[in-house]
Amino acid sequence: MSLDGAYDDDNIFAKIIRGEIPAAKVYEDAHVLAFMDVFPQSRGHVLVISKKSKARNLLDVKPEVLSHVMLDVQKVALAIRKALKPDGIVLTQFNGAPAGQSVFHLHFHLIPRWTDQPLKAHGEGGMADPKELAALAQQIAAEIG
Ligand code: DGP
Repeated sequence: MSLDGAYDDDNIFAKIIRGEIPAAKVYEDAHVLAFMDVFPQSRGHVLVISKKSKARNLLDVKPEVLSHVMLDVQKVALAIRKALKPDGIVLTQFNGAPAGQSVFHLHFHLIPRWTDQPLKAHGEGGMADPKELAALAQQIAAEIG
């Protein structure tokens, strides 16, 4: 999908928000849902998605919605730092299929990095063990301030 197009109510993240598909949840409030990426680029890769907005990407989202989402992105990043003690955290966000976006519901990737561990390619990490994701989600959730 290019930058133009309609929001699809049946995209995978909309289904996760509605509880139709399971996810290893890290944090939830009125504005966002944060959960483990099932194709992680590193251990502890978390997705933060807007819960209310039907924005497909950064260009669609209303500024007042985005401001709430970004505050929660920081909240989750701080929890990742406390829980997993990475050497760095990458924040990524893709707009349109040519840019690498595959799920067209606004979301941010928080990807912990360790100096001695290479980063897996976006979308090419392979599927993680659900038990491992649940344990990581619990570990990060415990540090949400
Ligand atoms: P993007 O390519 O930026 O649209 O990122 C979509 C991410 O979503 C990608 O890293 C893989 C992840 N993903 C795809 N399907 C699912 C799913 O069913 N559950 C979870 N937790 N993550 C998913």
